[in-house]
Amino acid sequence: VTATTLPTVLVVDDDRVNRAALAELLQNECRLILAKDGAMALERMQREDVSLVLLDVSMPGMDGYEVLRRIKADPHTSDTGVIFITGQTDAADEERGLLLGAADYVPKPIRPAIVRARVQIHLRLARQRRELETLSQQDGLTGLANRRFFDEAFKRACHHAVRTGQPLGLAMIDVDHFKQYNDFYGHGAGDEALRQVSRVLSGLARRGGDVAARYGGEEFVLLMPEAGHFVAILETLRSQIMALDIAHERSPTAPVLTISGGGVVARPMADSDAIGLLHHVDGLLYRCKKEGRNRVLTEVIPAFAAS
Ligand code: GH3
Ligand code: MG
Ligand code: MG
Repeated sequence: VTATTLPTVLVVDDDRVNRAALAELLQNECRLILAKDGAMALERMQREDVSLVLLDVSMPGMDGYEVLRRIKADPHTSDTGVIFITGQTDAADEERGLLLGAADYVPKPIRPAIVRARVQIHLRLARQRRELETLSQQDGLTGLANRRFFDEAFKRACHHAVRTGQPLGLAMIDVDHFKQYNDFYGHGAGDEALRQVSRVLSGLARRGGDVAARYGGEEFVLLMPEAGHFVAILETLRSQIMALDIAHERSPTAPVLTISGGGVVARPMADSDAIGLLHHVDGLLYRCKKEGRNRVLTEVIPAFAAS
């Protein structure tokens, strides 16, 4: 296990001796952040990717219950597991913590082996939650984002574009004559070709906010919230796919595998124009297919409003 893959655990306790004891106990399981009060803990959680919080209940100022309430109220931190560590071993206190959303409850004085074991359990749960989330956003064949992830990202990008007045880039891409490719070279070769196309796409979707996704079958979408150079990027995409040099003997278009694509650089006028934009690029893609394939057609639409 390297330092970068170690999960981060936040220890919150007003007592320096307690903090040091927990830190020593857990130093080999995780990267540790220590906070001496609730305000500091909440602030660190905004900036760091925390997997688990060990939270003292009685602290001067904001107590542990209030810290937990705020962690759960913030969507950015609400999924993070919290273990209460407390000297109040009253059943009512324990119930209160669990009802507020604590994942577990550990009494003081702590028993080191028990605390370490519980931390390990909750770190494993946190990792599994994260893996599931990644899987639910990914396409299994290509590793690209899946349609569900794209739909959400596109909704957000449209909302952002409407608010800021900045245009976004959106393209729909479809592999040409892919049915013949499968029929002639086999489904396994077809899968491998889709993986190669995907690698080119993700190589072009490099900036933060860019999304390359598999929309379904042999159709892909490319979303760029910052649309500068989008027209050139789509042309690069088309030529890079040809340069993969994947032989396609049955294609009437070219001796190698090609794609067609419809794209827009557009500023949507309302959030509800998102669907219209998708239809519009789909229409451009259809035109490329009719006009001979192996081409991209991109329109610049300063103010797009679905009619
Ligand atoms: P066009 O140039 O008009 O796009 O023709 P096309 O043959 O590419 O389009 P069509 O929609 O008729 O066929 C798409 C083919 O893509 C059919 C299907 O078998 C294949 N396909 C879809 N998903 C997968 C996949 O995951 N793996 C493989 N190997 N083939 C797939
Ligand atoms: Mg096709
Ligand atoms: Mg298709």
